[in-house]
Amino acid sequence: MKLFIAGHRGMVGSALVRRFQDVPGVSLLLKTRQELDLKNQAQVDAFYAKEKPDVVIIAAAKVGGIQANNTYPAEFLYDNLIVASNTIDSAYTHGVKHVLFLGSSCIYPKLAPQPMREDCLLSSPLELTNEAYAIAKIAGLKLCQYYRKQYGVLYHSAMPTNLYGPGDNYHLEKSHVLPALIRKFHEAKIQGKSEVVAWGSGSPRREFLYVDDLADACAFLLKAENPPDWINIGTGLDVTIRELTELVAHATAYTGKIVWDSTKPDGTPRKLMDVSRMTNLGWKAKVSVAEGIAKTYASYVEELKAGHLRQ
Ligand code: GFB
Repeated sequence: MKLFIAGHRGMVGSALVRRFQDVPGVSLLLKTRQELDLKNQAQVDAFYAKEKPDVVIIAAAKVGGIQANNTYPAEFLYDNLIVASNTIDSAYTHGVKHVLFLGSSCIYPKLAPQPMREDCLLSSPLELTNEAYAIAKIAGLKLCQYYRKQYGVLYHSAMPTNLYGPGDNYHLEKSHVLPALIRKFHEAKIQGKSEVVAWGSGSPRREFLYVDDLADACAFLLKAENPPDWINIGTGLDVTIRELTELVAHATAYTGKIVWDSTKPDGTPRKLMDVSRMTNLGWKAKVSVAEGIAKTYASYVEELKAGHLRQ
């Protein structure tokens, strides 16, 4: 089976490579951005025509935290829309029978009933700070659903909750909360700073999934007989951002004060997936948030030492 992982250099793509690289009978097709520009339809088309993958997982995306999403909405919408369109349509044109598209829990409405079931999609308005990204991901999910419906190909999607793990982006302004806190606490500890600034009120609730758990869920879904058009991937457990800061402070051995910057947005008040569909199919996340933070902090220190921290 020739498996093309689109976006294999990113945090999710790297976890997929780790998950699939030793699976007997699977040969990985990987292209860097320099070798294949997924925003260029002609290049994507030529790639599929030449390589003829059997299965495609679309993990390529422009991603970022609340501030990046809020500041660059044009890029978040355009880049994600065109990558989804190119990779999905060319797959169909060149006879790919199986595509798994990855989205995000932010596709669901801002005030969706919690935990969020798959059927709350498009039932009320989106969270404004990530509307652009969410619309692109909803379009990708719908493309897969409609290609499956109209052409009979097995194109389906998985919607992971907030992800973290090795290879994350540690940019102080553009990253997600968990890597940002790891970096802030680590640097404060090393520099002997007495306080760290966290954003918002600390009251929003978020669910965090270790990225290797997501890769395992993808492997599970590729084998499922008749997977749903889209399915939630999460742990089913959430924490407040305040609790998260305490967990990260503990893991990094930071003992100073935490100060809250109320000029920064909170975003959606709560984002917790209903994971009963995956549970009923027989899959569950394995890594607890405390264990995952410890592993991620260890990989942050390694990536920093090796000089290849993404930021
Ligand atoms: O992870 P995050 O940036 O994104 O922020 P979302 C989650 C919460 O953590 C927000 C707070 O309430 C932030 O205000 N927070 C506290 C911080 N300190 C920090 C910090 O230092 N950095 C950051 N970034 N946040 C994103 C979406 O939403 O989630 C994307 O914008 C995507 O589209 C992603 O879906 C999974 O969870 O609010």
